[in-house]
Amino acid sequence: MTTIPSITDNQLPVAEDPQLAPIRARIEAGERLSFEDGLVLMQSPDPWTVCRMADQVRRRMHGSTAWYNVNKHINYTNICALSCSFCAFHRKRDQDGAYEHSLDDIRREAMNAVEAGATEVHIVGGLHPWHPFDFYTDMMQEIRTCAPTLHIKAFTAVEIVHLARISKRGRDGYDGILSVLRDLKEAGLGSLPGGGAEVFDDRVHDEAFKGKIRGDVWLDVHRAAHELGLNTNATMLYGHVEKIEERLSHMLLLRRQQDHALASWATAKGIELKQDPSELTSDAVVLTGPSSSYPNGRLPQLGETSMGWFQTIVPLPFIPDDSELQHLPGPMGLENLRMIAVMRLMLDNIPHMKAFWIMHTLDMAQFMLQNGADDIDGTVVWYDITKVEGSGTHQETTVKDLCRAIREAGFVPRERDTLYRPVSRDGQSWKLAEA
Ligand code: V47
Repeated sequence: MTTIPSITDNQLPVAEDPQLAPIRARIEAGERLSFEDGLVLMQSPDPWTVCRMADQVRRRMHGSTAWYNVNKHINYTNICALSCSFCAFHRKRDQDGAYEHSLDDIRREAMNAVEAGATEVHIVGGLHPWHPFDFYTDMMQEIRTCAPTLHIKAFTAVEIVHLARISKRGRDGYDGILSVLRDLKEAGLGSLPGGGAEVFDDRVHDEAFKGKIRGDVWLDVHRAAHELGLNTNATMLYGHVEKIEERLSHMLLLRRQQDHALASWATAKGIELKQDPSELTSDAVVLTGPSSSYPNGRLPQLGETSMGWFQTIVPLPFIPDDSELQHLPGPMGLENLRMIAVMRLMLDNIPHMKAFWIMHTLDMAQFMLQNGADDIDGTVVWYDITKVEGSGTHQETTVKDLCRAIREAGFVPRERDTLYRPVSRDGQSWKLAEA
């Protein structure tokens, strides 16, 4: 279990940690930060300067805009072949509380989402032992038919690998993954959520989610999605058995993969690709620099490249309740703020940073908007993976409250679709707005 060093009893908060000065200079110049810089950011006794630097970068990238969406999460089953020790969601089929929704149930949920004005359904579930592959393509087709305006963001990487296995396209092989994703895309899949990445480290894997795919396979699934032109999100589930170094390695692996995803876009936009030997990659694309570095546009837009990319990073704080790891305390507010800030600074090539209000609370998400985040997710409605005490599975907020939270934090709320295109709305009906 990692403990983040904090201000000790007899020490007043320092005005500014001198170790942060060279990092500040690199951020001012729009230069990439190193693993060692990350260690300093994670351990500095001056988290507020770290947060201020992340805010500077966030404002360069997104100005005063803060994004939200109108969405609905659907969990088609909690029955799962795996039993990850951090997870309180999974059940075995004969266990109390196990459920599996039929395609009819899912269709009804999708139509309810449309009636409520949603632009997106976010669909994930356990690794169901008996559903055939057709169940998943039928699910996409049913939703596309009954709710054609909904964007379908669905299936974490481990679910995709499970589908490659049950459809006998090979175990973890890249071609099998590519072929499953192609079929799902054809049936209506629009993007992949970021879940299931946890921490890309074999030691952490074996201790907290043995049996699940390892980091290299998670990255392969997202690489395959990008190759097919699908955008995806990424997560890091932190605050359980991992060390600070392992969190940073996770970030750098995501950053390296994103360099490759964005390389063709950057070349087309005339953005200089820097050689960065410490990263073992030749195509470093930094999106967080001063505005003068991006005369042709800072962030990738749809249609500018045939590749997809990681559009959003979603830091997930470990919530111990009811899991096998519930003896661990889980991270607290200041650590969560710092993680948002550090990830904004280190993941310089991922355009958006989401403070998922369900896991952080809407109150904390407000602070996170001031410390690196530019998005707080959406109305959600139903969330079963983690629960806040007393709230049960129905975890919903209104557009009014999302906008109030954003305004109170000093930002301008803007509704988006899944792919970060601005939405304009008249009640339940909506259309894509002019950017
Ligand atoms: O895959 C499971 C994690 C993920 C716990 O892409 C836990 O826009 C904390 O990925 N404590 C699901 N985390 C959530 C997720 C997500 C949420 C919102 C938006 C997006 C997006 C993605 O939650 C799981 C797993 O990594 N998780 N158990 C837990 N006890």
